[in-house]
Amino acid sequence: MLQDTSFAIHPGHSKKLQNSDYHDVGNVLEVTETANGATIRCEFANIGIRFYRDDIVRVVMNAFGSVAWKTSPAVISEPNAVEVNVTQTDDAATITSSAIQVVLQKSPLRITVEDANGTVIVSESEKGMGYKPTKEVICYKEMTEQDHFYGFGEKTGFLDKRGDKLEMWNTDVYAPHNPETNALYESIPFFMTLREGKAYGLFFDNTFKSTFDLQSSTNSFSFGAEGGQIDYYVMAGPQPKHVLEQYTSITGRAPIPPKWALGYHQSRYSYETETEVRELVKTFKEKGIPLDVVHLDIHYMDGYRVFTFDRDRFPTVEKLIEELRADGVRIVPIVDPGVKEDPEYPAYAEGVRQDMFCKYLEGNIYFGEVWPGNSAFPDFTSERARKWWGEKHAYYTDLGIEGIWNDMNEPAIFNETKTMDLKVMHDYDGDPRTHRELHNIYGLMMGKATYEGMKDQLAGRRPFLLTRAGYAGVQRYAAVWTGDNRSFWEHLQLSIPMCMNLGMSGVPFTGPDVGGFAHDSNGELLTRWTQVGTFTPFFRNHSAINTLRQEPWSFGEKYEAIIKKYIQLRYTWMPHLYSLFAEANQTGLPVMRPLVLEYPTDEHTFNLSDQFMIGSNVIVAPILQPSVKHRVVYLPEGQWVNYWTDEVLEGNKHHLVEADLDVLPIFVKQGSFVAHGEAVSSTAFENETLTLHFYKSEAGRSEMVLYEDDGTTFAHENGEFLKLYVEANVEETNVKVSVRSDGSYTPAWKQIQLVVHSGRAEDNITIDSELNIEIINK
Ligand code: MIG
Repeated sequence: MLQDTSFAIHPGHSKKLQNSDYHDVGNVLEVTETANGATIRCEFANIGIRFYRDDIVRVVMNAFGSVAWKTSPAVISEPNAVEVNVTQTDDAATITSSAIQVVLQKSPLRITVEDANGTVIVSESEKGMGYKPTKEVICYKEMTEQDHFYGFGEKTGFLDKRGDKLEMWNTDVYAPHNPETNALYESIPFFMTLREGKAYGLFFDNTFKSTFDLQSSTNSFSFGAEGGQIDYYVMAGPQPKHVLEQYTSITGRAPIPPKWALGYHQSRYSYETETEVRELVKTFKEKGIPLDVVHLDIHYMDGYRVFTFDRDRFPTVEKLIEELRADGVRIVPIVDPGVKEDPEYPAYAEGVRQDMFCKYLEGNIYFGEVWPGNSAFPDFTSERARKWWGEKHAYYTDLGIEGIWNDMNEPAIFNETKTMDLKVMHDYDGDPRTHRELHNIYGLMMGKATYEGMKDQLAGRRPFLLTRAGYAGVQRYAAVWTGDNRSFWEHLQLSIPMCMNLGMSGVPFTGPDVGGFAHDSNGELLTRWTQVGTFTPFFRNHSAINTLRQEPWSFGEKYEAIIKKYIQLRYTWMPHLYSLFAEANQTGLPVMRPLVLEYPTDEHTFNLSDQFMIGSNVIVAPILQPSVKHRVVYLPEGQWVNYWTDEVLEGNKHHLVEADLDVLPIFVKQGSFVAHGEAVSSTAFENETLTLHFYKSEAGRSEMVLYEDDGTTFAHENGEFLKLYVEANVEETNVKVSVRSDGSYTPAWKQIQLVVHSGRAEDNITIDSELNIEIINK
């Protein structure tokens, strides 16, 4: 109550230090070899070690019973057959695969994970791992001065999380998203550590509230949880990109989104009526501003009942959806988990009769207050309830809807704790657990129910799902937007490392509310934010009730013209972005990347939070402050080309770059390609021409893979895609380009242009391809 005054730091409030009740696991009593690893009996705990791949090992410690191998639903892969060797002496044991050696010091047990050469990947600090009588579990690891930390999902603050303490507890944080706001909507207890150019990953698969402390000590860090086991996977790297491939081999990768979901989304809390939506789309059309999606926030429903439309506000919603579709615009409605307690409302009545809602142990349904008033909450941890919920989405797909927006799925409830009573039980497919244990996966499981349900209903078309809450693995089902930010420049700044770290946590499809959700935006902020949005994987302008309108034209013509230019630029870059989404689907690498992912030995990148990369060759360095028209840009090794002017800039250097309001600084690496389409008004309208921009270097080989498919179905899974393997070889004045195609998909574009940047008049450009390609030498 008095948290917001100095009363919060009253001297009588300081708690006594609590660390004294920590016990480590004690000495090793017995090591037993098992398939894929070993089990270890210690004085005070049981430990299991199991290889999933040569380069991924799982360590489980149970201080209160035997090791439980069941994983959370984040993990979708089973251990591969790995050849494992166990050797022992009186003092130590070693469990090795071809890539990793797990070295156990026996008295007391301390675990060191090394690579095949015996170089330490990660080792326990002197405190080892253990527990507290409260059933908390903790593991302490060594940290060197060279260590930098990335990932942890959706967090505030700068890119490198060294020196931070991070809490995982899915929380609806309407305000504030401050540097010390530890828990937000998503909990992804995964990070990678970069140490002298090498990286390892660590995924702590514990669904209780967990804490990562990289703050309290300078030579060790810890991770722990309020209950459950120490249960973590070490991914051996050694490159940051390997770590992401390894982590997403365990937790899955994002499907290739429907192409329309990569277009521009317009949202508002709320577009309240059919007339308002028609008017909105008409304005986009008249102004020539591209648009793919309009989101419908909570006002579309009948009394906030999910799976209904208010027929006064949306009397002919079927027609509306059909008409919009002809203009290339889709509707994405919000769906919250809370089901209104109303015996005459079918979703509620069915849910009660069929026993779909979360209940107390004693059998009574849990009710919480949300938008519709008193509401019950489906138990998404049960397959039965997921199936039921998924099937309910036929209501939307029958109307022609192909995308859903899940909000409030932390779950957020209007009470002091902001969520469900921790004593509520979840079925967890016949292995009942408390909400305290499963809180962090509620959103993930709602996502699974929704995505899979929509996929079934859409019979071959790709669904789009946007979610606010999630856990590790959320990338398999949904795009993630970063919740209720504010129309502050600080939140524009914050959104960049936040999305980069989500990308470093296996989630490639992310973006903030462009323009800011709460508070009033303004022309300059919306313009600069839209420029960033052009390149964030998810691109949606959204704003809250009672704030100034922030559609692209809301702040006058000067801003509108620039905003339009950047929304169009999004569509120009679509073939490039789409190819990167295909890459994310194959490899787990994010679309939007911190520079450190590409340049892990360059210290200038370690905490670079105000510029980002698109794929491996494009740097975006936005302006993030008001009234500012210049900034410092760091360009790593190589030569870089200013996207707008073709000026070549030396890498390994900081540059002062000018950027008037209409300029978003973009740099392309020499010796690489960028693929462009056209500034169409929706992804529904096809490109005539594909343009491959080649940024020629002095000499050498360059390549790119352009990916294309129908953008809406799963036919690509059966080979109906097109891959263009584009390669260039430059030798003095000879520029040889070859374009080879693979796959059975016939693209919409009818011609290909090759634009050679930094070419010289005397260059002899030749193309080796079965396709007809026009050359433009710039
Ligand atoms: O507590 O549905 O983050 O995007 O507009 C507010 C109304 C509930 C929170 C979401 C926001 C959405 C709003 N919702």
